[in-house]
Amino acid sequence: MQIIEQAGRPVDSPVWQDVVNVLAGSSVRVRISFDDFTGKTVYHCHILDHEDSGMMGLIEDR
Ligand SMILES: [Cu+2]
Repeated sequence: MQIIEQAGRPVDSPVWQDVVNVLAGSSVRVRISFDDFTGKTVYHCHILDHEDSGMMGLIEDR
């Protein structure tokens, strides 16, 4: 994915990365390429309590 916006501000030069640290109360907007992939994949928080509370979801590319 590429982080294209952090805390409401556009990122000047997005780079490809697998994880991003999102500070409490903040947000990020990401761009994901599905050119070479179809099917389902998950996104989730690495803090297990958060993940169990709903910070996990499915993305399906058809
Ligand atoms: Cu979290």
